[in-house]
Amino acid sequence: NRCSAFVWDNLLTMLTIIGVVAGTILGCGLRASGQEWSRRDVMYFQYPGELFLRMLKSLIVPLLVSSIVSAIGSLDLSLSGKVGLRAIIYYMTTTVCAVMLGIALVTTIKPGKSSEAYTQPNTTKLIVKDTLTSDTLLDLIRNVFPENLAQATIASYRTRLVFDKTDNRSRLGELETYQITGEYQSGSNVLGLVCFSIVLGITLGKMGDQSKPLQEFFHALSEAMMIITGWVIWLSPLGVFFLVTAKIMEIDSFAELVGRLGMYFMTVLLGLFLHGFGTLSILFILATKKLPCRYIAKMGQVMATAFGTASSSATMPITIGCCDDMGLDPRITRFVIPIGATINMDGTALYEAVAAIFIAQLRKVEMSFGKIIAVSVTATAASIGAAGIPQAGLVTMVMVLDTVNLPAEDVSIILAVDWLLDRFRTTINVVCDALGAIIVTSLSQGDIEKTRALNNERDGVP
Ligand code: DAS
Repeated sequence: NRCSAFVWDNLLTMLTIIGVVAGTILGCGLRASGQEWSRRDVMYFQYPGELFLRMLKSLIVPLLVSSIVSAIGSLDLSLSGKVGLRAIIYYMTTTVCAVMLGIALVTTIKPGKSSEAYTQPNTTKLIVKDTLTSDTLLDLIRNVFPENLAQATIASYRTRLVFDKTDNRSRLGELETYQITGEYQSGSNVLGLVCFSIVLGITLGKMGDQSKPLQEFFHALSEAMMIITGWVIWLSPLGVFFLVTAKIMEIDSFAELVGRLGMYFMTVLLGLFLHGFGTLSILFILATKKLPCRYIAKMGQVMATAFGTASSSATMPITIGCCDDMGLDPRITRFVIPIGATINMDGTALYEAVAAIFIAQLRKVEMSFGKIIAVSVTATAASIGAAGIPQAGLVTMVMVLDTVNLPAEDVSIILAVDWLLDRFRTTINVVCDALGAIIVTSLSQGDIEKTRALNNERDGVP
C-alpha cells in the first residue's frame, strides 16, 4: 500500500522525468540516424512542447499580479514588510554566495588556462549591435517602472546580440542567424509588474475595508490561476518530451561538450551542485533547524519542469503549487515565489561569474582583485535583471564581460553548451526560490502568530 501511495503521489513527477529522459534518447537517436533535419522538422517536433510552454506562460501575468497583491493585502503591512525584508536578505545572501563559489571554483580549476592562444571558432561570428553596458544597466532599472502596464511584460533592452553562423556546416543545412536580443517574449520579463503589484498590494492594505472587494477579486483570481495550473501541469510529461527532443535535434554538435568547453561545463555544473546541495542546505538548516532533503524530494516536479522548459517564470505556477502541497502559508508563498522567480537567480549569477572569468583565462587577460570584485557585482546585477526565459543569462552576461574589458562577441565562445547549462542553472534557480519560501515562512512563524493574536484581540475573538 505504501508503495502504491508513493507511486500515486509522485506519478506526475515520474512521468515528467520520463518525458525528459525519453526526449533525450529520441533526440540523440534522431541525430544518430544521420538524416539532415531541416528547421521545419525541428519546429514540428517542438510544436507540442511550445504549446505547453505557452499555456504556462499565459498564467504568469495574472498569477503573479493576483498572488502578490492578495498576499500583501492579506498580511498586515508590518508583517508583509518583515517578510519582504527577510526574502530580499535571503535572495541577496544566496546570490552573493553563488557568485563567490563560482569565482573560487573557476580560479582554482582554471578551465580556460591552456598553452596555446585561443582562437575564436570561425563557425560562429557574433555581430554585436550597440551593446552598451551602461545601457543594459540602465535598462534593468528602467524596466522596474513600466510606462504601460498592458505592455509591462515586454521589456526591451538595447543589448542586442546577433549570432551569425557564417558556415554552412550548420546542422539545419541552411545559413542561419540566431538573433538573441533583449526583446523578451511577452510575460517573460516581469520586473516592472512585480514592483507595481507590491505597490498596489501595500496600497490596498492601507485602504482597509474600502479595498475589500478588490482584495477578494485578486484572491479569487490567484486561486483560479492555481486551479488552471493543476490542469496544465498534467501536460508536463508530453510538453518536456517534445521540448527536449527538438532542442537536441537542433544543436550543432556535442563535440564542444568535450575538450576545453567540457572543463568549463563541468566547472559550472560542480558549482551549481555545490551551491544547490551545499550552500543552500547549510543556510536552510541554520534558518529552520530542519534537514532540506525531504523538502527537496518533494520538488521533483518543479525541477523536472524547470529542466525541461529552461524557464523559471514558466515554472513559477508549479513552484507555488509545490509549496502549497508542502503546507506552507499561501500568503507568504504567493508573495515571495513570484518575486524570487523574477530577481533571485543563483544559478545564473554563478554561471555568469564563471563564464566571464573562463573567457578571460582563454584570452589570457589577467584578473586583478578589483576585476574579480567587478565581476561579482555585475554578475549579481545581471542575474537580477535576467528574465526567467531560456538563455536570458546569455544576454545580460554582456555587462559582466564589459567590466573586464572583454568584447561582447566573446559570448559566442560558450554558446555551444549554453542550451544545456541553461537547464541546469534554471533548476537551481527554482530550487533556491522554493527553499527561500520555506525559510522565510519558518522565520516568520513568530510574527504570524503575534499578528494573529493582535487581530483576534482587536476583533474580540477569544
Ligand atoms: N533560463 C533562465 C531562467 O529561466 C536562467 C538563465 O538564462 O540563466 O531562470
